[in-house]
Amino acid sequence: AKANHAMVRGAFILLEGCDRTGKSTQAERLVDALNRRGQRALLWKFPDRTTRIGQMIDGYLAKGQDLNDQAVHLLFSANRWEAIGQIQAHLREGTHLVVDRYAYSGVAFSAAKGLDLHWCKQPDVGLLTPDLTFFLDMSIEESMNRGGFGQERYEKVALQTRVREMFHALREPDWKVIDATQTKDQIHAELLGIAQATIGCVGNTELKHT
Ligand code: DGP
Ligand code: NA
Ligand code: NA
Repeated sequence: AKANHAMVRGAFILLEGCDRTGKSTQAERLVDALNRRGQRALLWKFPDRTTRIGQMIDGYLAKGQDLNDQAVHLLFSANRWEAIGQIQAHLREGTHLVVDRYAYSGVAFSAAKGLDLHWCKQPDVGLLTPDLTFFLDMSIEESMNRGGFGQERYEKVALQTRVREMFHALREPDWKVIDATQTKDQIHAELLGIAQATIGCVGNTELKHT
């Protein structure tokens, strides 16, 4: 379709946070709720392990394949870049995207591992800026108490503690920090209300890039 400046674009809604804070569950519920209200919304997940780059990431995270830290960082970023065309197309067609992790995770995890913060930010420069960022936050002790971490590479208390500190250091003034210890229904209601307000404001504004 030809670019139409009068067309209302979709909103880019991001959920960020440490592992086991309920992001994926809440992202799914938010998409379902928007769809039931007649809004076109799609769930998007990073890392997307289905692409060739994503399979390399999965080998590293889940299958014990070793890779240099900087190389892994660039793969995660490349995994976001390879999706940007599809993401932009959906947003321009008026579909809202609920995105489970994005570039803040990229920086938070790699900087928590000890990579230089400034270096970590560079590969993601130019990606789309979310219209709304939810940060689902709870202490690492609490997420441990809720069934603990799995077997993947980063699911360790010490690293997650540094990742959480890094997220707080990266936090932008417009982030919506959500108490992830609330019930699932409470969190869902909070996210849906804020998301609907943002959707009402996005209108035909231009997509922004970092
Ligand atoms: P998930 O599939 O959301 O559980 O993410 C897998 C793991 O990878 C999780 O521990 C978070 C981490 N992660 C997600 N995105 C990035 C990224 O861009 N860079 C790095 N280094 N780690 C990431
Ligand atoms: Na995980
Ligand atoms: Na998840």
